Amino acid sequence: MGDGQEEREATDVSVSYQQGAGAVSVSYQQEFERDGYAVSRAVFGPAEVDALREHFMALRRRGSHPGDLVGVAAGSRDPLRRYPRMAQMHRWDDTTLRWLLDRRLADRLTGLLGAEPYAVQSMLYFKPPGSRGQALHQDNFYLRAEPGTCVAAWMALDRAEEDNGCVLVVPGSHRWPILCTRQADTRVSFTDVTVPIPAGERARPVRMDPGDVLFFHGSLVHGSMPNTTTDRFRRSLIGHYLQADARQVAEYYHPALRMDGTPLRLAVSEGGGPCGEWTDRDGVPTVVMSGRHTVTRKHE
Ligand SMILES: O=C(O)CCC(=O)C(=O)O
Repeated sequence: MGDGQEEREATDVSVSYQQGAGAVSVSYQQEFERDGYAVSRAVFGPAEVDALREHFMALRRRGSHPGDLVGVAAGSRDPLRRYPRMAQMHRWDDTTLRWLLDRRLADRLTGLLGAEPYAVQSMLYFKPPGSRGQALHQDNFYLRAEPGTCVAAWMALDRAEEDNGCVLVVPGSHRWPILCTRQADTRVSFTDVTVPIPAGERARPVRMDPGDVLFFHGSLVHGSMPNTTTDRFRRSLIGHYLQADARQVAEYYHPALRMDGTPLRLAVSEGGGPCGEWTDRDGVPTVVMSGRHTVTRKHE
């Protein structure tokens, strides 16, 4: 980021991790509670990551699939139309389903959340060279998991750094309520809404190697910058989960799955509701729930 401020890098926790529910290090949980995110290094090995990367590239080459949010346009000038992201592949692709419910993810999520979560979404971002990023947002604006929140497991399939558009996070923003959105700059983001962050807060890059998994809270403000390279994809496989006390989620995310793969019935969350707006109180940026949003998008 080049402004001389020290970066707070998530600690490598893979060394202290042991198999079994709840077995993540205390520092890892503390990091997640303090910052709203934590990185678990080398959760999946190089051979597994290579196989997953090839699997999804082969699927994309075959054309469109159920759940695609936009179609494949092979001749498009927009790299994201040549390689659009995939969504909800676990509903028809066994490789994705096995990854989404993988014991290594289940154990880590259980350690962070205190109980085994429910899986509700899979996504694959190809993010080829020259593609736009995704404006800052909060996932639970879309999922509307209640009570509690959703949590993402974001696994790098390529090395992810600033130049190819790694994830950006605003540490501590998971304590903010769901904020009102405003228009995003669609020259740098493929989504058209964003959330404002007050002066003094900064989105920080999370650099990751293939097989590392970033876990983050549903209220954490995050996004990504464009991939400015000419020759490096930034592929990632993403799972979204609900805390086990969730009783409802937006319609698009049904059916939720227990981590043993069995479906469970949850209620459907309604769209819209109050949202937070920043105001200045004696020089301190403070959120007041003075706004109201109407969710028109089914998904993030
Ligand atoms: O991978 C990215 O570029 C952004 C991912 C993201 O915002 C998300 O998974 O919610």
